[in-house]
Amino acid sequence: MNNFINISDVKDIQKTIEEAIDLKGNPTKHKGLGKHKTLGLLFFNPSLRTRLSTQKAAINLGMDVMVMNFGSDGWALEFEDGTVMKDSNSEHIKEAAQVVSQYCDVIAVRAFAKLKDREKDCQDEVINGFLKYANVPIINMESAKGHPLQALADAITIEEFKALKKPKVVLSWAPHPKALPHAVANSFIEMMQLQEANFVITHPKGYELDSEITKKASIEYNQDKAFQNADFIYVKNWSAYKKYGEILKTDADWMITTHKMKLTNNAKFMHCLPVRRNVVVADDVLDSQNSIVIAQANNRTFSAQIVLKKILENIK
Ligand code: SN0
Repeated sequence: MNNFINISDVKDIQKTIEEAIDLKGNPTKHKGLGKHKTLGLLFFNPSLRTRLSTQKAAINLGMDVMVMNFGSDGWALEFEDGTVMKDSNSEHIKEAAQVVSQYCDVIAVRAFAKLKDREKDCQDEVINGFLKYANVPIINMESAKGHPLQALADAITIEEFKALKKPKVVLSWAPHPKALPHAVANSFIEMMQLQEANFVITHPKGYELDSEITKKASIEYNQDKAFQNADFIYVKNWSAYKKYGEILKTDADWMITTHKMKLTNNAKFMHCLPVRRNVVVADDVLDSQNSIVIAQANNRTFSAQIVLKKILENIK
């Protein structure tokens, strides 16, 4: 693998999921692979799971890791070509990406959507800037458009917990006090379209995601109806895509409750975390036996590890 920007960068998803599950049996089996190789983690936004699980994955492969909170500690970067840099941005991505490439063998980048200007977010200038000017492989740790490491961990989790060959998987929107990005939902949708699943998206009217991503996915505006016979309920808030970055609905009637989970086929509850208790999901659902969010977060290590392994094998 050269870079990991989208799920489409993985050649054989099914085989990759199986390889990731295999790694769990002996996580340090390939400890020699990353010897004398350095992974640089660049964060333009906060992180708990992504930061620690990606470090853990690198450690399991014998890599050294350097972490930089670019958003708070780095120079503000400029991305426009030919611009006169007399405003607040101090350093151009051209230099920054080439310089970091000299210190790191692989660079991983997190830069969320800003949710102000759709066209600008769609350009995904941070990750694409590194892709363009760095001389080493790039890994996406959530860009404006996608969070493929999360989606890979989600697919691993569904593979481990499914009782049916073709489970019903429901992606449900839920309320949130802040406007959140579309990245997690986008990548989950892309992933589910590649899986053997009866996949349904449910959200209030106005929360339709990019139709180039949802494609022909089934959208059910009645959440109760969508939940019927579901084997997995994957919950995520996102802000509106058409009315870009807007919050259209805040009332609690879309929150995931035990009453709603009772409509399902004893479904497992999933969320990428962090999750707002009693806003997105009621305590008793999150604390129930059916909640698999902790196992899901554990799989972030193995999703990162299988991606790093494939990248390292390619640069050896
Ligand atoms: C991020 C998102 O893209 O939705 C990261 C998820 C992995 N989530 C948040 O920003 C939640 C922040 C909050 O205040 O609840």
